[in-house]
Amino acid sequence: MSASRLLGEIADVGRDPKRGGYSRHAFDAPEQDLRAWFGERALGLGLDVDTDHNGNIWAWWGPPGPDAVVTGSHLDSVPGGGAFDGPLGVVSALSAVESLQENGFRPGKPFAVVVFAEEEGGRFGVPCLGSRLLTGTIDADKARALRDADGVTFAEAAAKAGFDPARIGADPERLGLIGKFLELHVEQGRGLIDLGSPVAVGSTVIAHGRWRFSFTGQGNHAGATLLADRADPMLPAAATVTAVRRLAHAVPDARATVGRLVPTPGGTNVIASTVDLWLDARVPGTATPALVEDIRQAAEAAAADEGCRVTVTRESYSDDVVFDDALRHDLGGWLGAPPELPTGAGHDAAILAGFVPAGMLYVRNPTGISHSPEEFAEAGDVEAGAAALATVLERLAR
Ligand code: HGY
Ligand code: MN
Ligand code: MN
Repeated sequence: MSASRLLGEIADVGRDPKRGGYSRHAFDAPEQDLRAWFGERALGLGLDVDTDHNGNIWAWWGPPGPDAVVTGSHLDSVPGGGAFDGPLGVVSALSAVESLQENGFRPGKPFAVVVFAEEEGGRFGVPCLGSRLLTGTIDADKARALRDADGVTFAEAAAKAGFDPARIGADPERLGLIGKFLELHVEQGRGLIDLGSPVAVGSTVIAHGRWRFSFTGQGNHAGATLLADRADPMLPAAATVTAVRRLAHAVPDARATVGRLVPTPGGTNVIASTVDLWLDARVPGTATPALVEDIRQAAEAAAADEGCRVTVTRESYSDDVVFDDALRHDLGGWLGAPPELPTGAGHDAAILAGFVPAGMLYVRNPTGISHSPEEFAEAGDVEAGAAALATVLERLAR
């Protein structure tokens, strides 16, 4: 089945009527539906499906074994996300397997399609949680204790989804099976729009991290509290949001975002007692921590001006990643030297790149917009991506 038709099969799963786009988060109902859909489709291709103790799904074409060629991506989304970020890599992998099978190809080495859990961190706040757990790049106890917006821990959600929380954690045996990992993904910026190519090869992923800023003041009545008597955490929070943009502008190629800000209790006629905001900061090279420190100092000064306090907690951080040189060279050679693209978006492939030769293929997104309902890929480019993936998987798995 074509990748476009497979995407069509899940087009109504997890639509978000309030935000637009899709909201599919770790172990919630839409994501569980997508897990079931993937299992059915993989079984239909004769793949053996099993889910590891971190919630990552592995569909093996033949028996598991060492030096495996592994491809895949994720099915979860950001809140109100697009239709392609994640699922495109999964449907392209399924479609590539089917076309290789139809052409009589059989892998000469172990081969798996994988779906990683909670890549967006949309529920528990840490991106690439499934691949970080697989590789042991997040402490298992920290992961188990991660909480969603309702206070449910990852351990509780995993248990409810049928996993044993005690087994959550590094999986060196399974990681050790991977010989090479390849992820196809929709391009999430304007990189491929002006290059006249439907597909690109990934080169680097810039450093990126997430920090939680918690501002504490004095909750109070909006009408009975004079301005002079206030300690309103919304003020330093607002000052921090504008400081993020001002300070990031001073750092070459920096991207810094506050996309999530939560006042408590959140009443219209209530001075908040606390305000939490999350900073997503990304700078190529090693400059991210310094930028965040400047932002932290600005937040502290703004908090002091308003008689409030602020605490800053790093929730995740990944250094710059350069994908495997030899693999990148091979991918380019096998695909007729398409463009090579750096990206500011994080991916499971970038987590795995610290442990196995990993690479990425990108598919053109004519809107250049992602993490939004406007994310898009033309059907012709979707098929070109799946065909390119089949071409390189056949070479890798000979
Ligand atoms: O946030 C990211 O860069 C990715 O989409 N998880
Ligand atoms: Mn994403
Ligand atoms: Mn993604």
